[in-house]
Amino acid sequence: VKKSLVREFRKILGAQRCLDAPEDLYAYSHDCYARGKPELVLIPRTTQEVSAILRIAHREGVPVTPRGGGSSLCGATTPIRGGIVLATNQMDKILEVSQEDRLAVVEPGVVTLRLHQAVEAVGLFYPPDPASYAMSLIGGNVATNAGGPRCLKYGVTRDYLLGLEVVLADGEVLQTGSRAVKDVTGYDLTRLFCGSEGTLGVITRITVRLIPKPETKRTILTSLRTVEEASQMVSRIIGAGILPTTLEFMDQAYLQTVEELMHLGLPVEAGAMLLIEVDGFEEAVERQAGIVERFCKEHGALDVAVARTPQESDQLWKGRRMGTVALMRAAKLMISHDATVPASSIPELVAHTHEVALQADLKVVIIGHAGDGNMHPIFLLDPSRQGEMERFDKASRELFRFTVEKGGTLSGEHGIGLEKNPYLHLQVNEIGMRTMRAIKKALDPKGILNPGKFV
Ligand code: LAC
Ligand code: ZN
Repeated sequence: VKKSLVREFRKILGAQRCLDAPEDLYAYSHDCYARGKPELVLIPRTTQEVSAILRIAHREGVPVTPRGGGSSLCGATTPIRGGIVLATNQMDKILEVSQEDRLAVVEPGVVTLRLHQAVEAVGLFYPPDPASYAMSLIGGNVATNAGGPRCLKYGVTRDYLLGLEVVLADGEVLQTGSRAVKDVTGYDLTRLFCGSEGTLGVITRITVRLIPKPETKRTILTSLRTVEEASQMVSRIIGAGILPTTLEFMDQAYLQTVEELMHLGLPVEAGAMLLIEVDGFEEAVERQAGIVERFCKEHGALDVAVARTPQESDQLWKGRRMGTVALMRAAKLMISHDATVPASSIPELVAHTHEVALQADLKVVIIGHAGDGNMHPIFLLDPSRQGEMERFDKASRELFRFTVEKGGTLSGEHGIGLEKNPYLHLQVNEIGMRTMRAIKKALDPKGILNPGKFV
C-alpha cells in the first residue's frame, strides 16, 4: 500500500478510521485461528465508503480482507497477503425490526447477541446462535454461514436470509433477494454470498427473516455410561418424533479436562454427557421434556437433571459454554475442528478421533452438536513440542478423509479459511473446484478479495 494511497483513503475516511500505526495493525492482524500482517486498517461507516475503498483497491490491485468480529476459528479473516483489512464493526445499526413482516434489516457490524435481544424484545426470534454470539458480528455470521446449537431445530444462518446488499470487488453495489419470504427470481445470489468468506464481495446490509419467539423452554442434562449409549439416546429422542432445539454432546475427556479447570461437579466417570433443550408452547414442552426424562431414566442414564427456570438452565449450560473457554487455559494452542457426519456415524467418528489422536500422541477432547452430527474434536496442542504441528496436520487430514468417506463434510459451521484450504480437494472434486474458480473469476477478476483462501 503506497503512501499516496493512504492519503487517498484518509481523504475518504479521515485519520481516525484509516489506521497504519503498528499497534493498530497488530490489533487487526488476527482472528481466533491465526495471525497475518495487514498494511492498513480501514473502518468504513457507510456502503458508499466501502464502495469507494473497493474502487481504489481494485484500481491498484491491493488485497482487501473483510473482517467482522474476528472470531473465526478457521482463519477466514486472517490477512495473509498484506494489503487492507476492511473492518465492518462500525457499520453497526439495526435499521428496522418489522413485526408485521417478521424481518429485520441490519448493518453487518451488529453483534449477533444484540440482534437476538432486539428482536426478542418485541416477541420475535432470530434462531442462529454461534457459540461466539456475544462477540461475533452478523456480517461475519452471513459470510461464514455460521451455525450453532439451536441449528438442529431451526437451521443455520442461510435459512434466515431474505436479501443482502453486497459491494462487489470493483466497488459496484449489488442488491440480492427481497423482503418476501418466497422468492425464486433468478439465481439465488443471496446464498452464493452466504458462506463465501469475504472472497466474493463485502456484505453491507442484511435482511433477515424472523419467527415468533418460543413461549418457553426446558433444559435437560444427562450423563451416560458410554458414547454408544449417548448416541442411542439421540436416535431414540429423534425417533420419538421430538426435534429438540439443541442436542449437545460432551465426551469423557472433555468432562474431565473442564472439571479439572473449573470444579463444576461434572460427572467425570460418565462416558458422555448430553444437554438437551426443547422449546415451544408450555404444554408441548412439558410433554416432550417428560418423554426425554423418562427415556433417560429407563435406559440406564447415570444421572438426569431438568431445569425449569432460565437461571437453572444457565447453570446446566455452564459446563458447555464456559468449558470451551476454560479449555484455552489447558493448552498453548487450541484448535477446534467442526467435522460433520450423518448422525449414525457419530460413535465411529468419536472412536476414530480418539484412536487417531492417540497414535499421533495428541491431546483431544470432543464436544458436538450431536443432533445434526456436527462434532468438535478440540485439539489441545503445544507447538513447542517436537513435531507436534506435523503430527496434528497428519491427524487432521485423516479425520477430514474419514468424515468425507462417511458422507459428511470438512466443515459444518466454522468454514474453510486457512485451516481447511489444503483439504478442500478431499471433498470438492476438480469439476467442483473449476466451478468455484469460475464464480470467483467472474466476481473478483483481479483476485483482491480475501486472497489466499478458497480457490
Ligand atoms: C462451539 C464452537 C466451537 O460450538 O463451534 O462451541
Ligand atoms: Zn459449534
